[in-house]
Amino acid sequence: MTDFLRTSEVPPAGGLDGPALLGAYRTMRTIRGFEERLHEEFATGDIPGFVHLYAGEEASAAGVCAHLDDERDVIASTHRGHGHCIAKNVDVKAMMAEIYGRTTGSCHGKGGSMHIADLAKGMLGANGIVGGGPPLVCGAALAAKVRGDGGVGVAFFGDGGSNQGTTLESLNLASVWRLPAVFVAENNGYAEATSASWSVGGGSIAARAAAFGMPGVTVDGFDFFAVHEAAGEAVARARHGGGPTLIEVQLTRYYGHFEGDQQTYRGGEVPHARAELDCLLRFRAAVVGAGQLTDRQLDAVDTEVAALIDEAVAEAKAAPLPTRADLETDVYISYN
Ligand SMILES: Cc1ncc(C[n+]2csc(CCOP(=O)(O)OP(=O)(O)O)c2C)c(N)n1
Ligand SMILES: [Mg+2]
Repeated sequence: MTDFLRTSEVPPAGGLDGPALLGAYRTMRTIRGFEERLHEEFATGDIPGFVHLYAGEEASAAGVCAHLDDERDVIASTHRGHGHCIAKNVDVKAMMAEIYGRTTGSCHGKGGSMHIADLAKGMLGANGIVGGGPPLVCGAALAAKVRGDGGVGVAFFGDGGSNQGTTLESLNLASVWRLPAVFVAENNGYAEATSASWSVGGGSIAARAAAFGMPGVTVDGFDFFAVHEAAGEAVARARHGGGPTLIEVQLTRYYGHFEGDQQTYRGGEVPHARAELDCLLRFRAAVVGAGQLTDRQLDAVDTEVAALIDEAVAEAKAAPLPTRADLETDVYISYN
């Protein structure tokens, strides 16, 4: 079991109003529903390619992206990107169709799970290259700085990605160029089967921030409110010219590295996290306990999300596959 897993007290409801809390819950519930359904559907053999599920990590994507807008703020994601896409408002049905490789998908079925992108939503893309996102975010953040519109770029990457040269170079570049960027290291304890407690030199990803002259903070990734608060500070600093921040979010993934992973390298952390730490359960306990939302309101979101996922899967399965002629489209794109 990774050493940072622990039981925390129920967090306060974070100063967010009812609609914002409901929106945060909807985002996390949609991610969970999407991923749990994919876990089932992948087992039927109908989904091509690799799928890496984000279930268990929802509070990170939701807590960070709650501070971003679609117009000027961008994110770059990882191979485990569905949660980031959903939190950045990418259309859930287009995502599902993309994962099924259908023409109605967000990339016309040509990208699949690891290449979902939607520039109109500021979602630069999931990424099959570990450490591929941080350099993209440096470019996007530099563009925002030149435009002067207050836009912020956020790079999500894993504990494995935190050791990539691309990530370390990006931290340095963001620092010396004082870029409006936020680096979110999602430390889920493993890079494939390699434990972060072995592979992360120095033990703390957040502590590396000091070497680059930027603030670094570690947060409990099962706690939406902790992530939301840390990300709020970081995004505000970036927006107002204060430069980049590194946030290490500590959490766990509920499924294997990829669907099909036998997970022989893991201990009992998943049942423990699901029962004691789960971000959705803790969120519900916090907001209902504080009298800000009712169980009934949250149950209604659960029902709404379940229907959306059912529709997304049914529509994806019924949608056409790309044809031979589609091979020659979307090869080059003009951004003029
Ligand atoms: C440059 C590069 N090296 C290796 C791989 C193979 N690979 C895919 S995912 C992964 C582990 C990534 O771990 P982490 O960054 O912690 O993300 P997590 O899967 O835990 O979300 C590796 C080594 C890759 N895709 N790209
Ligand atoms: Mg990892």
